[in-house]
Amino acid sequence: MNFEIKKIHARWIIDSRGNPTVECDMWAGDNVFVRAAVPSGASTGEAEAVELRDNDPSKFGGKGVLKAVENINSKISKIVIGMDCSNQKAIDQAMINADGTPNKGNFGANAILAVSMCAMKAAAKIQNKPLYQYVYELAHEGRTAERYLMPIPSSNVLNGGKHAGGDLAPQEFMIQAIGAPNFREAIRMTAEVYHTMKKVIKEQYGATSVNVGDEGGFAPALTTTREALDIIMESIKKAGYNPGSDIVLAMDPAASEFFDKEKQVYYIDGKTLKPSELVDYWVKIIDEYPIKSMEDPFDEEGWTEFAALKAKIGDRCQIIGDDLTVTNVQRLQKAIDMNAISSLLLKINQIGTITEAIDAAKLTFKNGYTVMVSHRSGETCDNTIADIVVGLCTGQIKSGAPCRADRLSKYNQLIRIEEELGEKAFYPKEYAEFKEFQ
Ligand code: 2PG
Ligand code: MG
Repeated sequence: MNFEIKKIHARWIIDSRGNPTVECDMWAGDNVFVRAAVPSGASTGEAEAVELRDNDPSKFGGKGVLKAVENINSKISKIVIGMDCSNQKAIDQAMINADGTPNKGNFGANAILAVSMCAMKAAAKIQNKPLYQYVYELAHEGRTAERYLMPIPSSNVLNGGKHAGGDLAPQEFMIQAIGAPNFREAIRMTAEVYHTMKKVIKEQYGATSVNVGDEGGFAPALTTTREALDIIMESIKKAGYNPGSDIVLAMDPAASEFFDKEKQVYYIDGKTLKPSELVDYWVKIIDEYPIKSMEDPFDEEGWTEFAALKAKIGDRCQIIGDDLTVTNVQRLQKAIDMNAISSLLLKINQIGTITEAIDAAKLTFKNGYTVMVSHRSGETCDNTIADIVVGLCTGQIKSGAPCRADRLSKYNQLIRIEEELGEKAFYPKEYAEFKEFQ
C-alpha cells in the first residue's frame, strides 16, 4: 500500500465563536484526500501547548492564524511531504523536533495538530478502515478490537463562567444518560431533558433567559451553583427520568477562572472562599446532588486541594483534571503521584499531536483512572474526536449541549458509528465497566 504524503495545504476558516482557526488538507498515497480542522478553548490552561495567534490587532482583534497557516504551508510541508502517513509517531516526532520548543511555540500547536490529524485520517482512509478502528489499532500496537466501548455523552446543558458571561461562576453543568440502553437513546434522553429545561427556565426566568452559551447550553442569569443544579434536577424529573439512576449530573467549574491568585481565594455563589473552604463546599454539593463527575473544581495549580477532595470523596464522584493536567504526561504523572485526580480530560489541542494524546490516555488507563475525551468551547464541524473516543474506548465524551451544529457533528458521528458497529458496540451503565475495554 502507498502511504506517501504527497501534498498538504492549510487555510484559515471560522470557528463557532467567529474566530479564525486552522484547517488543513492532505493528499497521500494514490490521490487519497483528507481534511482536519482544529478547535480552540476560552478557559485555557496556562500549561497548554501554544495556540499560535498573529496578535495583529487590525485583523480579528489579534486572533488571526496566518502565521500558523503559513507554518504548515511552508515549513511543515517540507518536513512531512514524502513521509509515510501510517507512521504517526515518526510524523509527530519530526514536527516536534523541527519546532524545537517544549510547548510547540514555534510552529504553533494549532498548526502541528492539524497535520497530525490529517496523517491519521489519511492512513485510515488508504487502508479503507473506519477511523475509530484505525485509532484503536494505533493505540493497541496493531491489535484489532472485538467490541468497542461507546461513550456516555456528558452534555453541557447549562453554561456559566467564561462561556456565558453572566454571574454564575461554574462553567459547565452537564447530564450523563447512564440509564440508556445505547448511545442514540442516551442522546434522545439528553435532548428531551434539554427541551424540558427550556420550558422550566422560561417559566421561572422569562423568555429572554433561554439564550444559549458557547457550547449550546442555556445561559440564564443565575448566580448560584444550587440554582443551576435545581433547574436541571427539575427538568430531568419533568422529562420523566430519575436523577441518579437514569441520568446523573456532571460539572466543570473551571475554577481557575474564578480564583484570585494573589489573594488565594475563590469567588463563587456570591461568596469568597479559601481553598480549604471550597473543598468542603464541593463535598456538600456532591452529597446533595447525584453528581458523578467533577472537573477542575480548583485552580490549575491547586494540586493539594484536588488531592484533598479526592480523599474525601473516594469513588463516589470522579475528579477530572483539565487545566490541571492539560493532556500532558508530565503534569498527568504529577497528578497521579499526588493522588490528585481519578480521571483525565483529553483534549487533543492541549498537547498538539495525536501520538502524545494517545500516550496520555494510555498512562491514565495504566493507573486505573478514567478518561473523558473533550471538545473545546470554540469548535468547527470537524468530528474526529468522535472516532477517537470510540477508538480509545474511553467510555466518556463531552461535546456540549444537544444543540448547534459544531456540537452535534460529534454526537451525530457517534450515532453513525454505533449503527455501523451493530453488535460490536457496547454502551456502559457505569464507569466500572470501562476497564475491560482498555
Ligand atoms: C473545558 C472546555 C471545554 P474551553 O474547560 O473543559 O468544555 O472549555 O475549551 O473553553 O477550555
Ligand atoms: Mg474544563
